[in-house]
Amino acid sequence: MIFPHSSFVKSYLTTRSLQPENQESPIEHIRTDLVHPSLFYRRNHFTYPSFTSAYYWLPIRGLVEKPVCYSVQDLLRLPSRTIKAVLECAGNKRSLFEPKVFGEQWEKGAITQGEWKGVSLRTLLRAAGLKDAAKEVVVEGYDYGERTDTDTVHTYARSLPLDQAMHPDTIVAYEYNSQPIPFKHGYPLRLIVPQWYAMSSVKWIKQIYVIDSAFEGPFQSVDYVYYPYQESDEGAFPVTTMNVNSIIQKPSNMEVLNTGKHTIEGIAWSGEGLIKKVEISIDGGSTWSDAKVIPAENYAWVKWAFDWTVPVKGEYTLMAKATDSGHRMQPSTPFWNRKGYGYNAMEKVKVKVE
Ligand SMILES: Nc1nc2c(c(=O)[nH]1)N[C@H]1C(S)=C(S)[C@@H](COP(=O)(O)O)O[C@H]1N2
Ligand SMILES: [Mo]
Repeated sequence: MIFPHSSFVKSYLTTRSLQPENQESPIEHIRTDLVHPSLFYRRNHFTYPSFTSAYYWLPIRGLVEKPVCYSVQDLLRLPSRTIKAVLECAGNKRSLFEPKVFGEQWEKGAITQGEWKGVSLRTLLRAAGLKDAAKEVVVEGYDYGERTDTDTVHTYARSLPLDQAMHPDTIVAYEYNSQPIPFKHGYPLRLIVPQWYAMSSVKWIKQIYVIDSAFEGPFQSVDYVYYPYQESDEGAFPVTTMNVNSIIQKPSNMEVLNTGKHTIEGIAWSGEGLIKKVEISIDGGSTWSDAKVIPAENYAWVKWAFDWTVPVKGEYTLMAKATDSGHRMQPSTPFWNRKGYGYNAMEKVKVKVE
């Protein structure tokens, strides 16, 4: 019997957990600038929320002069902004920490990039009129559930300090890559905070409210905090912008290559400023050369490439390190922290040439 077969080969997400759904992007195989929803990593704290979008309203309330409720139609009529941005989970690369830390063992694919269209959050806050006492803006999602550390039910909610909430590129998005936002990624409305780790980009927005104090929700006061020590909470500080970081997409770790010409390639990104330089080492970090970097828009990842003519057979440790316009550089040792956030040590893959 002859089975039909197709020459079309595609990649898939890698499953970390299904309840709630946490799956990573095949980032090594993504060459497009705008990642298709089917390859967009998924990171959830609870099961997916259910609500009827027919009655969907977005309230803006709290410390404002005039509370407002918007329909999605109302938002579509306001001036829009389209932003291409990297979204990276703060736990991306957590599995690389030594000593190991508990939590979802993400490899390198808790990251994606796409184009979001929406309304600046500040347009909505200005229309409502911030009161003088306003300090933070809380964005709450429709999803909720029990946390492992308490038996109380919580919704997923995060706050932004006023200056970040009023940044013109912090948007309430209604489109992803020119389509309505896919349900799993926050339909109908999702906050997008470029440059910050993605825990801030709250999906399925239920309400936005302004407060006069520091928000104490568990996704802000317990999680998404860097704890430098195993045994104490001393020196804890909040997770905010993405660290400067990179990925070697090709060759892959432990790949066997022939002698000859190879291109080492990948992406690099930063949550502060632009990527200015990506350096490559083929000798485990002793010597470095500049890769060719293709510049990209603010908030987007850059692609880089380095031509490597392999002189002799043997085993090689290839490394990449990115530097951003704020002179931040990937460190040789990661900043270990108890919950495993913000891993950005120099990228490393081993190959054998024979
Ligand atoms: N409502 C809601 N928003 C959320 C989350 C969530 O669990 N619920 N997870 C956050 C985290 S930690 C990340 S990394 C991103 C993941 O977005 P994605 O599932 O679209 O990739 O959404 C953020 N926004
Ligand atoms: Mo995350």
